[in-house]
Amino acid sequence: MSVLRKDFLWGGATAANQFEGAWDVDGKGPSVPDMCTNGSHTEPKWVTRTIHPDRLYPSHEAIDFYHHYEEDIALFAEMGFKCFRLSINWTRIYPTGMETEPNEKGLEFYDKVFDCCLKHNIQPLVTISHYELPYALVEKYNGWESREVIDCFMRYCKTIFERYKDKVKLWLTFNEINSGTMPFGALLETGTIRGFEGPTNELPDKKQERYQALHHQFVASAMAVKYAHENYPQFKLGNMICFITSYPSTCDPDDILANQQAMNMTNWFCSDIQVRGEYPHYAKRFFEENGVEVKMEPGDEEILKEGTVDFYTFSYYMSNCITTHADAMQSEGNIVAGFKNPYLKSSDWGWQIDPKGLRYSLNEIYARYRIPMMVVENGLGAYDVKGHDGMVHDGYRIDYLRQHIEQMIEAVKDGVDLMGYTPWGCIDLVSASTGEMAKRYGFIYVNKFDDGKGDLSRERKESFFWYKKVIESNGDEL
Ligand code: BGP
Repeated sequence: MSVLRKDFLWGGATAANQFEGAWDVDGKGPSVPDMCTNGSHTEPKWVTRTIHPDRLYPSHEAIDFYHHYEEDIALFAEMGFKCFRLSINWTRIYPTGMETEPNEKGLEFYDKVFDCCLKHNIQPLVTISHYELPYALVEKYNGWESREVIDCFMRYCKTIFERYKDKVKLWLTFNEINSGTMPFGALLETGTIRGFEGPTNELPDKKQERYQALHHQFVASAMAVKYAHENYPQFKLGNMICFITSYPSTCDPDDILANQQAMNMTNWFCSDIQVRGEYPHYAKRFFEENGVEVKMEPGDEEILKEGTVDFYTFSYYMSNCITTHADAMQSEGNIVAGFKNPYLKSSDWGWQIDPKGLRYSLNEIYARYRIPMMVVENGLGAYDVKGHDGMVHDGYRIDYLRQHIEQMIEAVKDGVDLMGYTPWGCIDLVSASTGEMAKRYGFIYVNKFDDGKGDLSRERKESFFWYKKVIESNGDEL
């Protein structure tokens, strides 16, 4: 008998910029990812201030969900999805972020997508901002560093809330908002990259700008939540954290403290504000020691208190170790690197695979906040090769997902309140960190390659049939 809720939200997750393509179609403006070239595990992608005709920008076509949405959603329905996490691309609705009237063509596209989901009994879970800041706001305001962007964001939120109020009930404000605490987050999350052109591993670490930008995002998130609660009581709004559990490498008390500090500023800082409604005690000292001064306006503290989220969501791919010992081996990671854990194996991209860390994280998060949770990203980015029969036999992906679902179920047995699970990149799409197609996560293979070629046809992988059974049995058959 399944221990998961009867209405458990099984599904998959995507982001507009990583799979829609049609980057300049029907009035859409460029967002930050549209200015990013492709890269690889070893070659960093570039962000450019104008489009260079001799370079490849993978978001421009991506997997062209824009013209394949009916076929793709039908495939999700075939797997039995109850929920589909996707983002609205801000620049389809407001091409520069600064218009006063929305772009009707952009709105119509999401009408069609949501209608198609609902026709298949799939509930959309919408990320309002998934690394998709209008690029015009970067050049004009240095992204979220400027308070002006809050108004642009609220105009966008009000438009989409009203337009889709009968189609969408579940919303997330900012994807992986805590990536803004890390240097790479200047590109993805805060957009504090005005004037920068170059490889993304050379982004300068400007903490002051990022934390000020984050403050504006916290205020914007809280304003959106408050506005939705007041006007659309049927909505539920969540936050979204890139949760990278870390462990102290040794029992040296210095390692324990270093890990506690890393956990605080990497994983807890943003959600403490979004769930509890105020800056946590430990932030003050961190700001002092790092020369950060966050400028707040009168009324900000009240807004943060009034706009706390209804549920907590997070991505979970890996864990890390933290140590003060100089001889430790460095590891790789999605947006933050740490140290190697000798008990864990890594993916082809060096991310340390740790299913039990998911059980641990779910318990830690629930103990802290006591609100419903959802795992809205998880999965294995891998090189897929077709077998003799033409199918991708991705047993490695099935193993990864199975082990994580098992631990999720253990956590539910431990007593946590879990609403659902939407593994990342349910259909192959462009990687966020490296801009590759070769790093695949999907249950559905897409014939699209790193050189930009491929006929975009879709094929079911072995994991497609496996996941269908998992959903059918509500997690009993793994
Ligand atoms: C998360 C992002 C996603 C996604 C995923 C996998 O950080 O929210 O957008 O892409 O990680 O990362 P990558 O694509 O770099 O493998």
